[in-house]
This record gives sequence, C-alpha cells and structure tokens, in this order.
Amino acid sequence: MFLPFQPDLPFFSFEPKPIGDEYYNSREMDDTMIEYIPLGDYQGPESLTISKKNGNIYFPLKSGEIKYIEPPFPIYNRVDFFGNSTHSSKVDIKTMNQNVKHLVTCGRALGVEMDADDNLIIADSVKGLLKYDFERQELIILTSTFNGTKLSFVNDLTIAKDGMIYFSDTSNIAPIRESNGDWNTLTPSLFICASSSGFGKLLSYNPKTRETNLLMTGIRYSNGVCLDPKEESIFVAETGAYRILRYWLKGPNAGKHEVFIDNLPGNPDGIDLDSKGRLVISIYATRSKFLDTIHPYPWLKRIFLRIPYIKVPMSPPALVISDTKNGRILEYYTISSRSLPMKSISSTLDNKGKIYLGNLYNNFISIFSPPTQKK
Ligand SMILES: [Ca+2]
Repeated sequence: MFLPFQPDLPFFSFEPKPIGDEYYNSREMDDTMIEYIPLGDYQGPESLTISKKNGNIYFPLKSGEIKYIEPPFPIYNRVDFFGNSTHSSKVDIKTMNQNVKHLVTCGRALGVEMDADDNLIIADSVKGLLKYDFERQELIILTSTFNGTKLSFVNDLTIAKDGMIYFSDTSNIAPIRESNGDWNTLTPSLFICASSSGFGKLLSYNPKTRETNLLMTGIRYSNGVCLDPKEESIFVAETGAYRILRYWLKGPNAGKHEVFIDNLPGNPDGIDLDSKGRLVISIYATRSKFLDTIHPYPWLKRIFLRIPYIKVPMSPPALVISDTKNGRILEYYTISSRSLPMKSISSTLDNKGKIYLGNLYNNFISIFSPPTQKK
C-alpha cells in the first residue's frame, strides 16, 4: 500500500551534521517543572497568544477553529490530571469542554498573535493572513497572494511595534483536505521536510499600504517567525534543515540574511521570545537517526515516502533557549515520552515567567516552570 498523497516535489540531498557539544548539557523536563491546563476533548493547541485586555489565551485547533480559555485557568499537576496513567485523565472532560470557548472557524489556522489593538492576527495555512476584529466580530483576509500567486501554506507570524506583520509561507504545496473536512498539514509537512526542497518564504505585510512583500525565499520549510528584542532582525525557523535563519531589517546588513543557529537537535517549529528576551525554540521532534541516515540520498527518500507514514517513528520533542545576539545555546531541555505525556512542542508563550507550551496532539496546554539555574 502506498501513501495516497504524492506531491510533485523535487528531492534533494541533505547531509545533516551531528549536533554539537552544547547539547550534551541537556536537562530532562520532569513532573516538578510541568503543570497542565486540560482542554477536554480539544486536541492540539498549536500556537498560543494572550490578550492584554482580559488575559484570555487563544489557540487554533486541527479542525480550523480558534478557541480560547478565560482566566483564572484550571491548572493541574500530573497526579491530579492523570492519576497514575498518562492515557486516561482524572479530570471531568465535560466540565473542561465548557471551559473552552469558541471564537471563530478559519481554514486551518497555525499561528496566532494579538496586535497592538488586541485584535487577533492569524496565519492560516489555507486562507492566508487573517485578522479577527473583536469589536466588529469580523474575520478579514489581510493577504492571500504575492505577485498574483496564491500563498500555499501560511504558517506563522510576528508583529513589529510599527504594525508591520512578518510571516512565513512554508512551501509550494498546500495542506490536504481530509474526507471529514479537516485540513491535514502533517503529511505535506513530512514530504517538504524529507525532500529537503527549499520553497519556503518569509514575507511582510504592511497594514497601512496593504502591500505584501517577499523578503526571503529558498527556505527548506519556513516555520516559526520572531523579531529580536530590538526589532533589528527577524528570526525564521528552517524546519527541514535544523536551522534558525536571521533576516536583517536594519543596520549595515539590512536586506541580507544569514544562518543564525545551525545543527539544532531536531526540527524547529515555533520560535518566540521569553520575558528575559531570549529566543525559545520549540523542537517538535528531536532528530531521528534513521531520517538523518537517509537524508543524503534523494532516491531513497522518495522510496521511503511511498510507504505509509505510520512507519515514521515520532521522536520526542525538546526545547532550546538561545541568546538573541549571537545564537549561543543557553539551555536545552529534553522530554522523555516515558515520563511526560507531551508528544510534541509546537510553540511557546511566556506568561509572567512561566512558559506555556503549545502542541500538536494533546488535549492540554502544558506550563513549564524552568528550574532556577545554578551559576
Ligand atoms: Ca508552526
């Protein structure tokens, strides 16, 4: 049996280098560092954003819906949430369903962020860059094309203080509509990453002129985007190449880009600043020895992708924290699927020094309290 979805993507050779010494000082996340906000039946709060006005946290789901929770959030530790099992929850699902409120249904939203007026800007992989106006209760398409061509896979966004929106368009293949109406982004993602093809873009949208501009192309799966604390440059996660790229907006290198962090220990998804101004990189899956071994051989990767993807082993997620000036790795947290139930980490949101973790599969938002560092 072959995978039904076979996109027309060229395959390229990629020779991943082993991860560096800076990752050998890893620390494993454990129960003392993690708490949970249960979401009842709702799974995969992929990215998170918080309203300055009312403290609500908004998140998109696989169904294309954007939901939210209102403070005070019900927060559970591991034992109160799961008991002694990671599979069944002790918390009443129905009550938790009632805590999760519906905002709006999009195409397939992946990234969300509040703008200066506390309206929601949405990176929707199917529809483009959208805005939800709370007062008018209206969903507006800001942009869905560049140069007359439809954007195919809008993934994430970041908003500068001057109102400019920077966003990523992952590749030239789009999410697939499933028979139940859900948009599947995972299968195309697997193809884009495995092919090592570079059709990802970084774009800007100017809300004053309504212009969409291309800043960078050739990215091997452009994903999370984030401005540095001084807003002199934008970071872009290059998921398929284990890298973070930096595009300069200001200074002598304005308009140029460079590799900011190379050889990450896995595929980066969302990237966000924490309250200390550090870059927090969500690694949705750490490296797979198997994939790294076949990456240099395009023909082998093609054959492998014709086999049902059930066989792709999912590696556990991780979190990397780096300096935004020089890309130095400051902290590295690994997760063991035996000890913690998080199957992925897709994004982070710093809420008063605690790091809320978005994910692709679980019915909770986890809250990570980084342990105090020994100096
Ligand atoms: Ca993403």
